[in-house]
Amino acid sequence: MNKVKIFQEIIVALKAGKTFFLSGHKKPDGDTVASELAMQSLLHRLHKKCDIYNAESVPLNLSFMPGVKTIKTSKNVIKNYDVAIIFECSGPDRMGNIIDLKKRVKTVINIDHHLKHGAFGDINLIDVKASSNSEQLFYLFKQLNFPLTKNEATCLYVGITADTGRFRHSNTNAETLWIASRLLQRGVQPAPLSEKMFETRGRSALKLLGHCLSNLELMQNNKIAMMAIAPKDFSATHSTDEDTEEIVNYGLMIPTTLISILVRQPKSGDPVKVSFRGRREANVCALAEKFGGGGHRYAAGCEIEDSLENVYEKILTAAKKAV
Ligand SMILES: [Mn+2]
Repeated sequence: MNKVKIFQEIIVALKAGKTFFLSGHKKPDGDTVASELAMQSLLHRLHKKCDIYNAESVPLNLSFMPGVKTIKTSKNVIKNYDVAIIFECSGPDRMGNIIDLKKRVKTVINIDHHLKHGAFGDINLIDVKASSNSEQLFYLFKQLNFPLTKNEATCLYVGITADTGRFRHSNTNAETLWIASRLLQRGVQPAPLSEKMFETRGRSALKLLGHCLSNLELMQNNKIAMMAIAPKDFSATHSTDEDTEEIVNYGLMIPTTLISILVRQPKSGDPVKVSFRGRREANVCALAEKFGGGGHRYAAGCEIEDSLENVYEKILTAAKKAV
C-alpha cells in the first residue's frame, strides 16, 4: 500500500479514537521518547485522552524533554484503549508485552523504521529509509496540516539527532537535513539541546568509558574491535547499563575497524547485552539477527542468556565469519 494511503488511514484512526495508548521498545531511546511525546502532543491538540507507558524508565539525559514527566513505567497495563500506537517495535515482545494488544485495544498502529520490523498492527507505517520514527512523524504532522509547535519540533529534532548520531551516520541525507532545518524554523535551539543530550555525562559513565577504552581488543587484522564489561567492572565504577550508551561507537574510530562490539553483563545472572556498530561492507543487523536481535545495517543489538565469557566467544566467532 502506498504511504499516503497509510497516512490517511492513521489520520482516520486518530480522529475516530477517544482513548490512546502509546509505547515503544524496551530501554527507550531518544527517538522512541521523542515519538511518544510528539504524538501525545498531537493527540492533545485533537482533544484525545492519551497515556504513555514504557517497560523501562526514560534515560536521565532525556529528562529535559517537554512532557517527559507524563511518561509512566509499567510491566502490565490493564486499561482498555481505542487505539494503541507502538513505535520502533518489531513485535509486542520488543515493547516488553506490557499490554495485551489483542484483548485491550481495538486498533493497533505500528510505526517503525527498522530493517527488521513486523506487521503486527492493523495499520503498519514502515519506512526503512526514514532516518528515525521522528522523521516519519514529521510527515504525519504535514499530512494533517498541523504546523509544529516549538515543543513538538524540539521532540522531533531530538529523535532525529539521536538516531543519526548528530547527523553523522549513514542515514543522514539531504531530506534529514531539510527536515532539521524546518524544525529550527519552528524555534528549536540546537546548541543547548546538544549539550543536554550528548555532552552531559556522570563521573561514573566517564570511568566506565575509561575502563572500556583501556581494555579494547582488536582482532582479525584490526577489522573487529571488541569491548567487554563484567558485573565487577560496573560495580567498581559505580555505573549502570545506562552509562554504556555511545561506548560501542569508539571502536569504529580505528580506521581499519569494520565491526565494533560491546558485550556487557550489568549483574551476574543477567542476560548479556550486545551492541554492534558497523560500516562499509559489514552488516551488523544480520549478525545480531543470528542471536535473536536486530536493528539497522550499521547499528544493531541482541541479548543472550549465557555467561559473559561464552557470549564473548560466540559473538567473536560469528563476527570473524562476517568480515
Ligand atoms: Mn529510531
